[in-house]
Order: sequence, then C-alpha cells, then structure tokens
Amino acid sequence: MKNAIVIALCLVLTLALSCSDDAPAGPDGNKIECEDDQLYNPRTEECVTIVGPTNDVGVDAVGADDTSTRPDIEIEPDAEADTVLEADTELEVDIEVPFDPECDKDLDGILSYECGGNDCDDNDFLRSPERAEVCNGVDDNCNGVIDDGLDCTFYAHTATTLYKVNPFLGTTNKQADLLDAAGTAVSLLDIDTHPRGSLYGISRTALFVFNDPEKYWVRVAALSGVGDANGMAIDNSGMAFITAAGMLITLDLSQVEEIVQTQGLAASNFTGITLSPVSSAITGGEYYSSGDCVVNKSNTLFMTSKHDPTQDHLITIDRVTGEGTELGAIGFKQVFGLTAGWGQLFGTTLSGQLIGIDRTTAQGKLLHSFENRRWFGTASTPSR
Ligand SMILES: [Ca+2]
Ligand SMILES: [Ca+2]
Ligand SMILES: [Ca+2]
Ligand SMILES: [Ca+2]
Repeated sequence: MKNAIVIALCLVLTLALSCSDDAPAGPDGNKIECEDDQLYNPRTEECVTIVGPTNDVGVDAVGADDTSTRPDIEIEPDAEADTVLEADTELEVDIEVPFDPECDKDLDGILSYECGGNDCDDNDFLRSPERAEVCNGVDDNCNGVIDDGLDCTFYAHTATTLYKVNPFLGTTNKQADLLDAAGTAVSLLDIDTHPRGSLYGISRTALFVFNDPEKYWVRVAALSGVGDANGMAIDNSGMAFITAAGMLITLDLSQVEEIVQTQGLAASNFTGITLSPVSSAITGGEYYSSGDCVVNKSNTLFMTSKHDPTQDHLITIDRVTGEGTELGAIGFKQVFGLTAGWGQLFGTTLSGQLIGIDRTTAQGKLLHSFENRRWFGTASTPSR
C-alpha cells in the first residue's frame, strides 16, 4: 500500500521529489533515513511528511487523489455492468414474466377485452384489429362493422328484375327492371360479368350490355343459334361460353367489348352487328345444361347439368375440347344460376334458394331462401 502511494505521488507531484525507496544521500554523502511517513526532498535536503491518503482534502489539494482514487473512476465499468445488468433484467422480464394463456386463447397475439386488449373475438384466430376485412359476413378487423368498405354482392336476375345479392348476409338489393332504353322488356336467359367490368346478358336472339348509370339494357349484337341457351359464362380472356342443352357454344365478345370500352353504350354504336357463335357437343357423358355455367378465377368452366331428374349435378367442361367431367351431385334441383366469387361457388335456384357449392365434391349447402324469388341467372363478381 505504501508503494502504491509513493508511485501515485511520483506521477503527479511537480515537486522534484526523490521518489525512491532507497535511502537518499545527504550533501555530506551520508545516507539520510526518513521516517516511514516521510520522503526526502533533495532540494531542501530534508525529509517531508507525506500527507496520508486517508486525508482526502489534503491529497485532493495536490491532485494526487486523482490517481489514488482510480478505483473511483474504475466505477465506470461498474456502471457499464449496471447497464448490462439492466438489459439482462429486461430480457428476463420478456422471457420470464408468466403469461396467462387465458388472455390470448386464440393465440393471434391480441389480448382479450377482459385482459385489457382489443381482440373482439379471442376464440377466433382470424379476427382481430390486425386483420383485413374480407367478404364473409364477419367483422374481421374488429371495428364493429361487418364487411365494411367492400362490395360483397353479385348480380342475379329473375324473369323481370336485376338484383344485387349479398350471399353472406342473405340480402338482395334491386338494381333495375329488365328493360331496354325504350322501356321494352328484355327477356334475358342469363348474364355474366366481363373481366373488364361490363355486365352482359343474352336472350334467344340477341346480346345485351347493361348500362349501369342509366339502369337499362343496350342491345349490342344479334345472335344466331343460341335458341336453347340457358347459361352463359365469360372467361378471364373475355371469351363467352353459352350452354344450351348438350351443346357448348363459344362466342367471341372482343368486337363488342372494344366498342363498349372505346365508344360507350350508345345504341347507335352497335348498329348492324351480328355475332355467329361456334357450337360443339359436350362430350364425356350425357350432360344437359340445367341453367347456368360459370368460369372461376382459375379459368375452370363449371356447368350445372340436369341429366339426373332427381337433382342437378356439377360438371367441369374443357373449354377447348368440350369434354365434360362430373364432379358430383349438388343435392338441389333447377340450379339456374351459378356464380364464382371470393374463391367460392354459389348457386341460385328457381325456387329462390341460395346455396354454397363445394368445388371439389359438388355438394350444395343451403345458405338462404328468398321468398317469392325465382332466380333465372347470376353473374360472377369481377374479382371471382
Ligand atoms: Ca387473441
Ligand atoms: Ca382473435
Ligand atoms: Ca369490420
Ligand atoms: Ca368480413
């Protein structure tokens, strides 16, 4: 300890003190012995008493304590250690604070109301404020409103009226009577939505497009050879397919659609247009169009077939070869409307039923029955 003090003083004292443990020699060459608490000052040729390190005031006064109090400075690592300790402590909090599984039963990361969180359904992983709203009849994003900000409807028509149907809520909203600009009834067999948004309809002799702002139908072309038609579907490239009894009829809409897009829906734009669809037999079985066909997002063409008098069946049809493949019985008759939307298939029947249809097994499930509605046809949603 004494050596440390000596060294410390040597480092800082400006006095020309002799800092040696060896006894210094006096002017006469004799060894001078200083006391233990003294050092020899050769300038004054005398021993001076060391102010001890325990006297903080004295040592600080000469700055020596700066060295001798290094341990004070070395507290810094302690301080760092404290910081590290704090980090460690926080980490331990994250890991070790016991979590009550009752507060997030569905494990969606959002706590239940009871635990101070805002998960409006702590039993449903798919519902929380972190979720996006989707069409399903459910308040996915927990803002208290079902399917807010979305159009969750498809077009369906009876013999006289066009509706928008919400299959999730089981509601309908009348859009228009089936009339042309002059107020004459338009007898539509079926309707479908073009990928670019136009709503098309067919009668036995003509093709129509719905003027949505004006709420009437515009005759855009004469049709031949579709007299038995009862279903129409438009694929993702804009090609229309019409089903009539055991036939698949292909109708190229591009000429008309081009005019719709570039010139608008004025009747004079469509004077003299006649379209000649191409017919081919539906092969692969004794299939017979019940009332509708539809193309889903992956361009698969489905058709309801009434070859079984007890119930309709769902088949797929190869759009190029016309070969049909049965998926199974739907469990419902007179499925005159077939629509694809939100990744699902829906059917509507002549007796007013709305059904969900399994795309793999064809099994239908009743979703809603509309009183006094006889559904003729339905159109797919633009997003399908
Ligand atoms: Ca939760
Ligand atoms: Ca939840
Ligand atoms: Ca919502
Ligand atoms: Ca929803």
